[in-house]
Amino acid sequence: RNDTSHPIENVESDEYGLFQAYLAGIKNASIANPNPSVGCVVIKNNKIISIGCTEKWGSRHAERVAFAPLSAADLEGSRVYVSLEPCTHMGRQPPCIHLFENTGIKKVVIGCEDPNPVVTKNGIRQLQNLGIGSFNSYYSNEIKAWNYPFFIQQKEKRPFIALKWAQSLDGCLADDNNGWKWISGEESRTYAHWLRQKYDAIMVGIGTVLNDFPSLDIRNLKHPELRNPLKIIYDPEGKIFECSLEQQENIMQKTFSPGTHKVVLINANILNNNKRDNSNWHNKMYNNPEIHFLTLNYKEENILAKNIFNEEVTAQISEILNRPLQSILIEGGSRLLSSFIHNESFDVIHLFIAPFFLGGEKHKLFSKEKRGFQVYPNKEVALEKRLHIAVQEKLGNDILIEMIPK
Ligand code: AOF
Ligand code: ZN
Repeated sequence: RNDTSHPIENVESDEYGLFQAYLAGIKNASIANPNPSVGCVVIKNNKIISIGCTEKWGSRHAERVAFAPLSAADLEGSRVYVSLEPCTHMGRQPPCIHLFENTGIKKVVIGCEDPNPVVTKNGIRQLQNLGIGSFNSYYSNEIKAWNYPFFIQQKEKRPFIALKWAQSLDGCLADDNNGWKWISGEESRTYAHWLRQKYDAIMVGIGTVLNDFPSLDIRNLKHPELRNPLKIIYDPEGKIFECSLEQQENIMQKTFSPGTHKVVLINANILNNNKRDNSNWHNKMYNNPEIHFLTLNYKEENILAKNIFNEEVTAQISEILNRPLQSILIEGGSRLLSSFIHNESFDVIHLFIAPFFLGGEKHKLFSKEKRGFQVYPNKEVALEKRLHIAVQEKLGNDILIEMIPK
């Protein structure tokens, strides 16, 4: 995905400069969030003299990084390309717009508007007032795609939701006896771990926890700056309170492995119905500062048909995370995935298909046991909702397809 070849060789063109800024912004895509990962390139005498990318959240923005090694004489007469409109507000960092004042910079070209309402259009307007700014949308789709959760959060005030699963050719996400753990191969699973670190949280249903005890971490990736996502377990009926001794041990060791925060989402009714008692197991969970129980305030027990991540729940989880909950990767099981598809509550699907037939009924999407979640009532609607294929790739012996709603 880091294709640096580009047909535009004309270093004088804005398209070239913006392409370089877009590429520079990709560099910190995994560590800048919840900030957008922005790229800034300074060109002088048709040579790139400095490149910057947004640092870790709270640290410097791309423009400051790119300008840091340059003298006033370097900036004089240069052209600057930034993938996102420079900020104009005081946040964790001072406004970048001031960096452009009284510099003698010849021109500044911006690749994309900042969707943050306190900045939108202000950055471009202020650059225009300085007589040096312009906007050019050559790569705006690519820039948005790399910062998609940031755009969704700023514009729609909700977290970005991704669905991920692996299936056999006959559509089974697991075998009926829960005896077979892996559908996809090694390469797919490494990619799946890489995907996890891109998201703030991973969510699975309690059924998956009780059957598989997933670790939900990024153990295959050895990189000091990458972080484990928050683990969210969706358990509206409070089944976690009733599991066997063996399940308790496995959950504690694997799914609740120490060092990261975990959130269990349950229905408020369940707690009121006294599922919580003073047994060892309950106390062990409640006394663990890394485990948080959040309640969903819906009346009925099966609340899968609603959007769980309303403003209140999102705010509560953000507090636990200590930063905004901007993106969630939903990994299964088939019932939880079916409900998000049923509700059309997703922004991307990462699908792995392994070319063999597994046979079975229980773990297919929309199977009868999924309490009647359907996709669409008729063919016309179904076709209208056809997804757009953004990525297709062979990973080992599997196929990866990544799709987005049109
Ligand atoms: C830029 N350059 O590289 C980035 C920008 O809390 P702060 O100060 O870090 O500000 C965060 C906001 O700044 C973020 O919501 C977005 O509007 C903008 N991001 N702006 O000029 C950058 N990452
Ligand atoms: Zn800034």
